[in-house]
Amino acid sequence: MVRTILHYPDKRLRERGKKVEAVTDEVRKLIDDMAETMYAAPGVGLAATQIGELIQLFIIDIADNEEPSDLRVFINPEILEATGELTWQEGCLSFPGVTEEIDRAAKVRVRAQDRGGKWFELEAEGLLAIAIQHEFDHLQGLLMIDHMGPLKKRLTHRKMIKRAEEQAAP
Ligand code: GNR
Ligand code: NI
Repeated sequence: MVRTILHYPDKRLRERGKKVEAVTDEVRKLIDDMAETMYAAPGVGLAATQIGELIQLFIIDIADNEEPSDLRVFINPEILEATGELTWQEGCLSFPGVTEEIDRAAKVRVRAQDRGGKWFELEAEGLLAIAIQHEFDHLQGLLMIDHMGPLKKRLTHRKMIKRAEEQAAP
């Protein structure tokens, strides 16, 4: 089932995801919904907090359109190491119409559980490293706007407020 993606300034986007105590069928069903929602959007990643499920879970698929899908599931993720610097033009499904260059680490080593509950470690760079940091932020209630300079932050805030107002009273 495709879920509704929350848009900034929805307060739920500021909440922290709770630890997933057990990777149950219920969690796997949520993962299926998230994948459907992400592919429909379309997006390269989605955090559970973006659909109002306040748990430590995100998914990523950075495969190109011509490539077969490559869904990666991260449950209870921990970033073990972040090195280097990389600036990337980012977008976010919770900020429709907004793109901005954001500074991040170039490489990350992450530890998480997969959809079977098994722990794995992964070293990532490029878009995958960017997406992992972006989604990890979501689980802490952090958003791309928090990485912007004061001017762009204000502009983005205003743009999103205006958009929300227009949608409330079209
Ligand atoms: O679809 C998305 N694209 C994207 C592009 C550059 C950096 C990060 C992202 S993540 C975003 C989907 C999203 O909002 N995930 O939380
Ligand atoms: Ni996002």
